[in-house]
Amino acid sequence: MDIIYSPDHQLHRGEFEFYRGELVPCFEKPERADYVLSAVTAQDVGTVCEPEPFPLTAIERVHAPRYLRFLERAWDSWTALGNTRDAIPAVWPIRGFRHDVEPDNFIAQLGMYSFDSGTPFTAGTWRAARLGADIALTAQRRIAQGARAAFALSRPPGHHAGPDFLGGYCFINNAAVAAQAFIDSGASRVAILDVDYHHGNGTQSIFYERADVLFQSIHGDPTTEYPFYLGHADETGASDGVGFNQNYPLAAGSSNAQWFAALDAACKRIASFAPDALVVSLGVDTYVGDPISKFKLDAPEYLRMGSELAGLGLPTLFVMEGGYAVQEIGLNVAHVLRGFRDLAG
Ligand code: SP5
Ligand code: ZN
Repeated sequence: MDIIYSPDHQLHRGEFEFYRGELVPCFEKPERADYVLSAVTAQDVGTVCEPEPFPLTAIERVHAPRYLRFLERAWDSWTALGNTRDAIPAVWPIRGFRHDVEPDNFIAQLGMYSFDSGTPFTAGTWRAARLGADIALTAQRRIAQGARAAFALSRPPGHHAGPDFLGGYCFINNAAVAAQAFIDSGASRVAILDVDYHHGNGTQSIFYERADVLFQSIHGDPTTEYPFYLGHADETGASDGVGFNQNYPLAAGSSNAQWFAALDAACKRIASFAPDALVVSLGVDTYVGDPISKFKLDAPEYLRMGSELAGLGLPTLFVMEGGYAVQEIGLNVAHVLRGFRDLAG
């Protein structure tokens, strides 16, 4: 399968994130993608290719133009205030504040478009995030042209980014951009399966009222796990989208048997939806050794995940999301892709 990758992901290199009253080194670091690239190359999973450029309009299909303009200008606005470190928000418009008036003050804008203080905006963030969308769109094009599968090896990740907000290390929702591109190139229905440890709140928000994009997410129960405020089992869609969103929250510490029972339920729902394509938000922070997560998957489970996904028999686009056991994530991703390939051929 084609693996779409660019070394320019390194343009996004956050220094610190806020955690428990302290600035701690970012978990989401450039080395992550380097380890994934070397593992998928060593394991001979596919051919590494450069992304093609796509117009901003492809990204505007799922993100508000006002939000994208903000991202594009953010670093210049921040440095114009005399700042040299990464930009991290410190004020947020929660319930009762206005969201319809964009403030002129950059700090106020940053808070309006963010939902946490763990997602620093750096000098190269916009270029890397934009390139991440090009990577997902290039992979999508390969599949639209007939490939059985492709892997978008992008960073920063995307699944926490919503129509007009960033957070959870995410700025542009690469999986959502790719799913929308399938619809725009003629697909009637697309399914997104999110296997990252954290609920894909951004993806859910983007497609919550739509019946043409099915969203399934298996994740740590938001009553205790990030992103906390979305991802419960009773969120099943709204308006035209009622019945086209399913969450499978699992308690922190859940067994692999519980995890695969949820995967089985999600795969059955996907099969009954009969999509033209499947997008997998592939986070491997479900790994037993992940420093910020609490599931227990390991090599045999990643191989099994890949083969169960291949069993759906769908054109499949894998998009890189989380995973913070930096050295091990490469092998974990390679195992999913190998498990897929060994069954899909
Ligand atoms: C894409 C993705 O996986 N985003 C996850 C964002 C999680 N951000 C919150 C991290 C909280 C850090 N907790 C550290 C626990 C150390 N014991
Ligand atoms: Zn995650």
